[in-house]
Amino acid sequence: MLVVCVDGRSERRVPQHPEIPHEERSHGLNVKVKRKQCKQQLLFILILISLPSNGNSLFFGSSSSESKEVENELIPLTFGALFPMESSAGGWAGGPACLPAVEMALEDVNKRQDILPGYRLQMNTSDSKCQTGLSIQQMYQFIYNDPKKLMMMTGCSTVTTVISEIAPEWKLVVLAYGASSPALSNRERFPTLFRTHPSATIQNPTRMRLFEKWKWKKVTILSSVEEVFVSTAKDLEKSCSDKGIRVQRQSFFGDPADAVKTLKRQDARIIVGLFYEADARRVLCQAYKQGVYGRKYVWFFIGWYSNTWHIPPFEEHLNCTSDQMEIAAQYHFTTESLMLSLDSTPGVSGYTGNQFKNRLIERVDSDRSPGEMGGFPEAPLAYDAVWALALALRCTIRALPQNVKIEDFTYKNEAVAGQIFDCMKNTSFQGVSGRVMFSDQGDRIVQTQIEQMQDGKYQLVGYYDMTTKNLTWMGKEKWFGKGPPPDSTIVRQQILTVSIKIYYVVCFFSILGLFMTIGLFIFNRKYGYRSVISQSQPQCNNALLFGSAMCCFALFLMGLPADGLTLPKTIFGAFCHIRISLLMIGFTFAYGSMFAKVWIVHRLGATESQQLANRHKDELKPLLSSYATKEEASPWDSIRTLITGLAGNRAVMGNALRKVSSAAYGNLQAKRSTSNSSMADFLNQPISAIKFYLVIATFLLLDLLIIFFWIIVDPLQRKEQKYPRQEPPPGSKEEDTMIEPVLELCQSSNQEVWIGVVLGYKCILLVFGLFLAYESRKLKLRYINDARFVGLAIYNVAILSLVTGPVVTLLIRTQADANFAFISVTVLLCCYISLGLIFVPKISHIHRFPPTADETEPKMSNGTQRLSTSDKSKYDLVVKDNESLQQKINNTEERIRQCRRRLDLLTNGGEAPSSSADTRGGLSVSEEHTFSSPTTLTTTALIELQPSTISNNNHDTQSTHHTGHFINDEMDNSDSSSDEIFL
Ligand code: ABU
Repeated sequence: MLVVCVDGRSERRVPQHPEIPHEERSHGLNVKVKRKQCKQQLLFILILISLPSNGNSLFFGSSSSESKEVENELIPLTFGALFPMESSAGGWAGGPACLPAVEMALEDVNKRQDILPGYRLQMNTSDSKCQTGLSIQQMYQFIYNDPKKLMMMTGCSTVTTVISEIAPEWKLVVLAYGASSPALSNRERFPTLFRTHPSATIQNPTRMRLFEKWKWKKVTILSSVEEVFVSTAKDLEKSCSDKGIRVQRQSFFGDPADAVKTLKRQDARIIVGLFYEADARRVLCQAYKQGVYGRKYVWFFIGWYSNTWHIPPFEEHLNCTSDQMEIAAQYHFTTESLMLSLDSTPGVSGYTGNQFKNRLIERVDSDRSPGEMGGFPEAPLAYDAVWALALALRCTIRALPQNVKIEDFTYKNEAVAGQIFDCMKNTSFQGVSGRVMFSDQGDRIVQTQIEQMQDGKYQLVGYYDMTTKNLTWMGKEKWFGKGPPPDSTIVRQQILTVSIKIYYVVCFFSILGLFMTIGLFIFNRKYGYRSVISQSQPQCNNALLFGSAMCCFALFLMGLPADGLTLPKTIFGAFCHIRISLLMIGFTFAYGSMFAKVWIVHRLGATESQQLANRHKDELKPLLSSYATKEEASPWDSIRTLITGLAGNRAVMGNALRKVSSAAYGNLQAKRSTSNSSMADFLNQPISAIKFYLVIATFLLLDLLIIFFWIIVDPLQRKEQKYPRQEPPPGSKEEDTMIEPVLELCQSSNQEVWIGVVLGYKCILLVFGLFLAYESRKLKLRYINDARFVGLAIYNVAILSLVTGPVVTLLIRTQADANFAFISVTVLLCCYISLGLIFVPKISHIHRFPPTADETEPKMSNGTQRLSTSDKSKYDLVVKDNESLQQKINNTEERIRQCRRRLDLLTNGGEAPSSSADTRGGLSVSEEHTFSSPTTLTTTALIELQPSTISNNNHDTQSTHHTGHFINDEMDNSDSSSDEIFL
């Protein structure tokens, strides 16, 4: 051993040992002692040199302050101790302060005669560098080299973990002075471990208290992958989630650049860093580089780093300067267990915490401030660890039977080992770090101190006592801004509403629509006596007006919430149902009334065709077969037949037969007069309003059923749809704030199902309505005089609705303005166009044509009271029927007269009539002027089929002439109806 006094200071060199690598040996050169101790130590080391080597010294050497003579009389009790003197791999380098503390404790113990009388406590030491592999190797060297070690003492958590896992193999108790890993509190895994260092989890309640104090609800934990930090992070995460604090966790191994980047991306603001000191520097450098520091961020680091840990050492080659590191470290907080007793009563060693601290400061190098020395905060724990060990050995010596000596301990001796374990477990004394005693798990409960770095120096800002939950706050903390920053970017939700301008424009047109419906209702009532109104099913038109008004009213609600017009969240669900129901029912009344008209017109047309066909079934038979073979059914025919089948079974036959009847026209014309006459009568029958009401009521019932089950089974609820956050508008004073657009939607759990049901049902109605309107486009009924306009209105509504429905429900559901505008334009167009098509011609007609005598006659000619509209209609019909019958009688009489004349001629031996063609022609002429027109529908079919029928059947020229004449006549008749309105 060599002791060199350089420049007035002493430097102790450790004994050279052939088994220790050079790096370890050279470490001893760095261990300095105080100048004033130089002489004393020189003397002490000279004594040691003069002692024969007993192999006790592994690295730092055996420590003893007794004289050779005294030592020879004392029995040495040796323990092995590992000190992390440096941390090239990034662990905790607490050796520089802890080793002197342990040495001091050894001196103090050995000085006292009452602690281990007759024994001398000594230790073998090694520099573990806080590396697991190296520490295992050193452990083997301890074991396989004399003297026998009674116990092991360890420093950092990683080393303690491996040593205390293998130590039971040699019946060794392990005492850790610098291991904080919560994972070590596990008796099954570490059966012989005790530690004077509190578990790192003890700081988590303090951190939680601070989160609470500053009302942070979101924190991020950044930890390296060592078990000590992972288990601390897990414990903190659990504590946070118990308190409703949101936690994000990031871990890294080696370079923390990506982890810090992720923190930034995740908008982490309150960051708890759990890693060793070297990693902390790397993290801080990355935080600086990526701007994760300053006003918006608060970092929490571990408190047991040296005071100047943030200054990058040259050998670490950090890509940050000291200034940059200091900027990044500004105002971070640290939490650490209080490891120095503040008690003024001396403990078992005879020293108070403060006295110990002063002695240690005197003992270690005065060039470096104690705060800069690794392990300085833990030094009291190391000092107390030696005392705990010594007291446990004393207890063991006393407890062992007379014939069993502690110095006879072998690595297989369970009796001694068991006794040491029991004694250690029951240790209890007042140390310089506070009361030292071990729980079943071996944990210590101590106070925590909170410090903040202010301009490169740590400032004590508070204490926390987790047993009393008392936070002592000094109010010395500083912030970049006015106070603690928020735990994340302040997100201000902005409800996406309909633009108020669009809303007002739509409201204007809706109000206009409402006034229009009221005006038209009054008009309908006022001119109900005019045939143009009375023969247009005014009740049905009133339903159209009512439905249109409802749809217009629904638009007021559809546009909410609009800018400045919000809705309470509590009523949002009910509100959703109200506006959808209003629109559905409004549609049912408006569209249903028009649908009812085309439906009934179509049915009447179909019935007429069927009756026509029935009457001439016999005549059709031969033609039916030839027609069937010649006309190929197109796909459209098939579809039409199918849809018609839905409209009514009778119509199927009628529709099919209609074509046939057209094909058979040539044969039928001689007979048609009778049929046409009765058909006209049939089509001109007044139609009961009940029929229309029934159709509307059926649709309404379906609507109500859907709405009812929707509300009961899966009611609509307010759902927020959030959009990517945006910066506040330029010039906004909101700092650190982002705008989050939120759209309020009406949503059921099975939204798609309900949309499918409603849209499906309405779509079927629309498509069916389109079909019926098309089919009945030329059929004119006296008592539904506006059927053609209704058809046009249906085309319009159907096309608009079929486009709008899917667009608003599927494509632009989430675009408030577009959605509302689309719906509004559709609803308003449907209402305006339908009302216009149905009422404008009526208004125009009434405006242009004054009422006829019948319409204005207040009383009947015989002086009776004026008839009601429906009675008058019936009256008109009866008059017409009467005329028709009278005509028939006249015709029949005429024919009787002709027959009689012929009979007379035959009876009198005269010539027979010239030809059958003449007779047929005579009949035709007569009949043409006798019967009212067939329906346009029939006529259309006849026009379509006539040429082919003619050519196929080889009709003669006369037949062709008749046909053409008939068609013209037919068209004339149809156009001559005074009850119908034409554009
Ligand atoms: N206070 C130092 C803790 C070191 C460690 O647990 O590894």
